[in-house]
Amino acid sequence: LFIVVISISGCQPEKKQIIFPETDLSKAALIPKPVKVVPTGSAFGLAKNTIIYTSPNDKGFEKAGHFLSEKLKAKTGLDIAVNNTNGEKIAERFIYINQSESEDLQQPESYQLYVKKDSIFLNAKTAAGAFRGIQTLRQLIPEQSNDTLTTYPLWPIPTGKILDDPKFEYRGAMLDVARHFFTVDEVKRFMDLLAYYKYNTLHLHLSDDQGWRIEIKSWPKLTQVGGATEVGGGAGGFYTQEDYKELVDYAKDRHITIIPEIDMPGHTNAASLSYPFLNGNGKPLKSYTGTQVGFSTFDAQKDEVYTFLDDVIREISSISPSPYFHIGGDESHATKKGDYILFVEKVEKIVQKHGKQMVGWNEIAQAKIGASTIIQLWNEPHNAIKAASTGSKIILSPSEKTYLDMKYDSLSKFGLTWAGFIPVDVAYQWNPETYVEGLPKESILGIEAPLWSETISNSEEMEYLAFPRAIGYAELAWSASENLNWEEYKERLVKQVPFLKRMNVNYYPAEQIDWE
Ligand code: TNX
Repeated sequence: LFIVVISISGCQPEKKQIIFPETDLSKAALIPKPVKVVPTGSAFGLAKNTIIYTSPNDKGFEKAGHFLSEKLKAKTGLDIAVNNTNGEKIAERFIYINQSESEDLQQPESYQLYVKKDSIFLNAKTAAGAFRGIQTLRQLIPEQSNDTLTTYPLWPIPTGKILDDPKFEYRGAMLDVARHFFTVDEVKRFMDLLAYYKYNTLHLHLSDDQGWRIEIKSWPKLTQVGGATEVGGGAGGFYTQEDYKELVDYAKDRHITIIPEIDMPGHTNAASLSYPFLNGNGKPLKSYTGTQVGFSTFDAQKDEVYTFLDDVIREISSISPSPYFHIGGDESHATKKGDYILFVEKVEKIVQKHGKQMVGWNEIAQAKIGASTIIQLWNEPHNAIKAASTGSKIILSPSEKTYLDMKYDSLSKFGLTWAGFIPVDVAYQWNPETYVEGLPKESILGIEAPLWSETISNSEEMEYLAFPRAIGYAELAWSASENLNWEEYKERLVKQVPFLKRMNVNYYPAEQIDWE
């Protein structure tokens, strides 16, 4: 390793040209794998004299620049200024986050990353695209600085270009905060990890038999009574509307949309316990802290139930920027079939009245739903196919592939097994575009990995089930199927360990992977 000093003639200041050891951008352990990577063999030296500039024509770009600066600081300790206009000239080495209308940027989240020796250009149409590209850039920065090339520490980033687009517009995870409550900070932490792997959706399962987790001002007992329990008899908890807004804002800064779910007409014991007129199963109500499903139901025949739901959906929708409102609709075994269908069709109107598109688990496709309603497939392909035939988009969450709450194997400490073990390779080795026979590719909105919380109650346990599998789903949701291969992925996965360790993530060190 040696340094060559090139003196540029004229009145320009002396510019030091650093000669880097050869690099290969195509070998970078990026997850999700980008569509196209072309290496050029040299490096950009990230160092104290690097500055971030962003397009002035979009506030979101500057925000993304600050996000990058923050993450660079956390990883390298460097203080990288954003749009620092103090200096009269452009910095010697800079990162430019550029709003571009280039036709090569096919989707809102597409980005292009050009790494050259003295500059990095990140082009995107939207701030969301820039944000996805920033995650790629974060992954390219080595954990350790090189302190031998210059008198100051330098983090060499391999040069070349990356052209990238997402496969699916919907790349989600779900967290069940109803069976066990998770705090605002725990949910934020989960979002930090999801954002790094280019997830753009977090679905929050906010109510179930064991708990109601969001403040509804017009029906205060929902949280006073329904929020005070959880599986196993713990204290439960709930989000105030201010808490929820805080989560929404945090998500927004990471270009993640939070989808609220209020599960109904089944999975409603906590709601009916709070307001007994809602109950439709004719049985006496008591609080429930077990893990059975299918015993509770709202009374689909009562007008007051729909008045109540109008308030709930209105209040949540008013603090939820997501275009979607999830009504659950799963496992309503205590609801008569006719009542169930009536209920779903009535609730769809309420959701639409409040300006949202309805989402529901695959059972809701038994009702006559509109084409704008989205079906989340978990166990009934025929219902998803039926809904697709009338124009609905489908979110794929097949339980035997994507359920983060299934045990990895017989050694797993947490998790259930009803959909089988889901080892890391099984979670990764399926093709969402062809998995459901008879479901046209064009009907697939994306994929989502649900994390039900019967067996977990804090970040450590959540991470044990979610990681590393959630990293694989990120790749299945983003990367072109034809580029994916388990053997090659496994090597990139192992290289996530420094990040996971730095973030203190309690991932499951599955035996089938050689963690080094
Ligand atoms: C089924 S999947 C459920 C949840 C449980 C989960 C446990 C779905 C729509 N409903 O109520 O938590 O299994 O794995």
